Amino acid sequence: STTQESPTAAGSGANASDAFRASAARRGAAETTQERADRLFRRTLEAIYEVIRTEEVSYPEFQAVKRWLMDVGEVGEWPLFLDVFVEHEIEKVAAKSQRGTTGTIEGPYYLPGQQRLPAVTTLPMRPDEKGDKLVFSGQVRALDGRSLAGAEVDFWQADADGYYSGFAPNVAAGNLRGVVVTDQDGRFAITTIKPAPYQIPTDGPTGAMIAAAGWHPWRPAHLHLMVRADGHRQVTTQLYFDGGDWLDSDVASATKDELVLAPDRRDDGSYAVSYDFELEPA
Ligand code: MBD
Ligand code: FE
Repeated sequence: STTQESPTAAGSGANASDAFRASAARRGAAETTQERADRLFRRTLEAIYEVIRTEEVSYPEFQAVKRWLMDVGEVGEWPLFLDVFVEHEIEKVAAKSQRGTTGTIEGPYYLPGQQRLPAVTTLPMRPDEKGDKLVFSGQVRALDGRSLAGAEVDFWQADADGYYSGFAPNVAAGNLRGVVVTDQDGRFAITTIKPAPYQIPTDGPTGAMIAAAGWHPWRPAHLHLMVRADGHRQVTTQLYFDGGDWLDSDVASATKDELVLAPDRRDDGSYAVSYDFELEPA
């Protein structure tokens, strides 16, 4: 439902692969012993053998999968595929040892080093940015209730067509991204636009798999955030919109009830909503 050229799988996939490689240092290396590597690789292979045996997977099916795996790599869709279909389970494991604000997956479209913005701010956007105005405000606090001044709300979202800057053509670098710094009371108020649902590129191997299985390629409209403050554990999360399409069937399985916003609609047609964040000690 858009006239804008959609980002091709090769375009957004390659960009997401580059972004992931560039962020390797930030994430740090996994320290995995030989014992654990043996266990994880063996159990993963055993899970695959189990499917092959019980489903009696054929040679043509095996060769089709081989070609598909090669395609995913060539187009650069591994970050997209893994964040859509695997990251939610990794995040659930991480969440077991996390208190404070509920997290969810980061996804493939975070870019570090965006513009730092004051507590009350408008995100960088085009003069004719499409979409309903949204004022997203809140407070960052520690678990004990202390407000956290100078905390960072690192924010990114798709535009009203569902496209992310840095990954889609025709969207300026830095559009609808920014690092908002909280005021002396830990508060912030971000003026932006309501994003649209996001569609997995349909012209790449991930889209082909989804179509082959008869699934749909949609994520509900969402805002992405990382919230961090000195001495506290960073939280990565997303916020969704009550009543929005695909909320109950997110292709990335990353919605959680406590992350659904119900913005108020004002007389001028704009929306306003407040959400507070609580960070646990590091
Ligand atoms: C997205 O916008 C996203 O947030 C995730 C998790 C996967 C694909 C696209
Ligand atoms: Fe997203």
